[in-house]
Amino acid sequence: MNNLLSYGFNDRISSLFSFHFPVTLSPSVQPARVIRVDRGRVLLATAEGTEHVEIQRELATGDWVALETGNDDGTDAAVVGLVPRYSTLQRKKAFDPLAEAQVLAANIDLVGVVVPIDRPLSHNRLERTLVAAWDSGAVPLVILTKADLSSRFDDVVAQTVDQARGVEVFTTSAETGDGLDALLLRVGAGQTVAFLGPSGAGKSTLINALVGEDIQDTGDVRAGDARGRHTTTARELIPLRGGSVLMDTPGVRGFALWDAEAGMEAVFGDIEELFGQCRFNDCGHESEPGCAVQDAISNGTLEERRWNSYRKMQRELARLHRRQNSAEQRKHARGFHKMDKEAAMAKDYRNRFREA
Ligand SMILES: Nc1nc2c(ncn2[C@@H]2O[C@H](COP(=O)(O)OP(=O)(O)O)[C@@H](O)[C@H]2O)c(=O)[nH]1
Ligand SMILES: [Mg+2]
Ligand SMILES: [Zn+2]
Repeated sequence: MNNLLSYGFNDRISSLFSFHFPVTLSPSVQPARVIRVDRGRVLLATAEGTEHVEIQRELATGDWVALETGNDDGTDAAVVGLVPRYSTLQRKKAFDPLAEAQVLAANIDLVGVVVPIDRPLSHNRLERTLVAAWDSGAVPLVILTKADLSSRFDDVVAQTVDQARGVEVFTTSAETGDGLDALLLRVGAGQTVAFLGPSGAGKSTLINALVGEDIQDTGDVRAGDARGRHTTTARELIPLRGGSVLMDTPGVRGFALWDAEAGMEAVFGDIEELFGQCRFNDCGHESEPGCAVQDAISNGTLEERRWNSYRKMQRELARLHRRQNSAEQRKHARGFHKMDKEAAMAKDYRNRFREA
């Protein structure tokens, strides 16, 4: 079990696993975790080490699965079950007419929203990322990076704390090591944290500093230097000595929202509360008399930028829902049942397992 402990196996997973795969029903399966997803196969952490296993169905980095181990007679190890995800970091797939979700990570406990301190704070990006982070079911943290670089340090920190609206803010420098211990203490053993932020924000450098080794390819590695070195460019779980697990998310540029109602409420709950105070209950919050939103903007309690950002994201979600509806209708027309993809997958795995 030792190796699984370093990949985040904890009481919660232990209970979930023995509930879904009771030893009486399935004595020959073991828990394993998806470290990385490759085309058609996954790299799994098992009790003994790591192994590549072919998969029939889509899995995500961070998934906990039931693994039927291979035999001496040559049968391959196989994933026969999926432990239901307790958190899912997802976004809408880009350019996808079917409006489907891309799962970036499963079963993460914390989302580290990485914000570089050496450029002006992008308020809208921070808001959007916090919405997605809250919506995943994990707890967001804001991690300011490159604290050694900025002369505008206090400015950016203050603005970030203000915009983060109660979310914890950590300030770090991979260069000097400042703030790394505090961050590690917060993440803790048996917890998985996914770092989310724009390219160049310092995610990989932060991971290297936390691991104490250059395992991630960073922005300042020139092409020639990277050769022959073990560098990871994919979304991959990285175990730390203290028992925490890290995950980088390289190449996640835009973050198109996916069914983010819960996240919207967490980030913009104060705005949604105002709606109940407008004079008309069908208020469009534009120029109606007695509009609580417009009042709050004019008396300075609501920032106009935040209001615009909220409305932009709401429009995006409305567009998504229209697309989902028509995609759903198309599926119905083709005879599919409406079923949550993830639930369908879990069910399918269970059924296959029962038949086996
Ligand atoms: N001075 C300083 N530079 C940093 C720090 N963290 C990252 N950088 C630099 O910022 C650039 C982008 O970092 P990288 O980790 O590749 O960003 P990523 O795209 O988010 O993974 C690189 O040139 C790093 O050397 C830091 O704490 N201090
Ligand atoms: Mg990187
Ligand atoms: Zn109104």
